[in-house]
This record gives sequence, C-alpha cells and structure tokens, in this order.
Amino acid sequence: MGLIAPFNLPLELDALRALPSVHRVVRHLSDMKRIYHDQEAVAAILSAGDPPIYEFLELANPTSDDSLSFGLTRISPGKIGREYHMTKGHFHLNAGDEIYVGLAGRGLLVLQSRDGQGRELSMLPGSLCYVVTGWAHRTVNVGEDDLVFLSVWSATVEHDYETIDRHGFPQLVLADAGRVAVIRNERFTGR
Ligand code: PAN
Ligand code: ZN
Repeated sequence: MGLIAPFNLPLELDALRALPSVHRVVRHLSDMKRIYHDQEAVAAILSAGDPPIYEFLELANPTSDDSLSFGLTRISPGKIGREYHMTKGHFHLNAGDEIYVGLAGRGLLVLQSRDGQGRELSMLPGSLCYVVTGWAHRTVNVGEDDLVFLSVWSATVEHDYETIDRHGFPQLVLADAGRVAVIRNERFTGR
C-alpha cells in the first residue's frame, strides 16, 4: 500500500510498531539456523528453545518507482557459538543503493561484492553507511546491547536471499579472546 501524503515520525521502535502500515518480521534462530558456522552450537541452543535474533519493522512504500522504502532493525546482543548475532543478508536483484544509519549499539556492516570480495564497515550511533548496488549486505551486532539502525532503499528493489542461503558470505565475524575478529569463511562457495 502506498503512502500518499507527506508525513514524519519519531525514529523509535515503538513508534513504528504502532503504525498499521508497518510490516513486522521477527527472525528466530530456527529461521536462519543454516547460516551460522557452528552447527553444534545451533543444535544445542535449539534443543532448549528458539530465541529471537532480530526484529525488522518495514515501511515498504511502492507508491511509484520513485518511492523510498525504509525500516528499523533491532538485533539482540549475543552469539551462536563464537559468531555474533546477525541478519540473514541479501543482494538487491535490481539496481538500488541503500543507506544505513546507526541509531544504537555497535555493529559491523558486512559486505560482499558480486565477484566475492568482502568488506566490513563499522556501524555506530549517528554514523552512515552507503551500500552500493551489487554489494550484498548483512549486519552483525558486535556489542553488548541491542543494535538498532535505520535503512532506506528504493521501493523498486527486489531482495535476493537465495544466493546468500546457497553460498554464504566470504567472511565470519567471531569473538576471539574478547575481541571482534573477522576471519575467512572456509565454507563460502560464491566468487
Ligand atoms: C534492510 C534489511 C533488514 C533485515 O532493511 O532488510 O536489516 O535484514 P534481512 O533483510 O537481511 O533479513 C535492507 O537491507 N533492506 O534492503
Ligand atoms: Zn538491502
């Protein structure tokens, strides 16, 4: 459904949750269990429950091809094995850049080019990351608190999760002796 009048709203999770036009998605570990590296840790956690990993509040706004969509994402702090909580991640199938703005917490925006190059950008409150078309993106909560960020993208963008499901990302973000480490993902099959 399109939004036909100008509007403003507070950049707060509760404010977006209250809007009838918002699409709310909560992804639990069971929805994304294959993407974590440590499958024994996944199985152990799932045997005791199915924790929510992140919540995504989306205002998709396809009024016209010129429209923008936007959303707030909140990733809870925590790890699966040594790997930090993260989003599934996706490519944009068609042309469409995206802007991420950090609102709370400490994150890493993990990027992958179509030819399998990896890159990471720090995401802090008040900082902006610009995602160029052609780079898959995933967000990782590397802090002790909720990671909350705004994302804004062209309403015509189609999201491709399948390529990530099949090939993964070239890098893993792990806790290593209390520090954040980015290492090569040996199971990455894209290029
Ligand atoms: C973001 C993401 C959001 C949830 O708005 O969609 O953070 O992550 P996943 O879509 O990977 O589950 C975005 O990149 N939109 O294009
Ligand atoms: Zn995106």
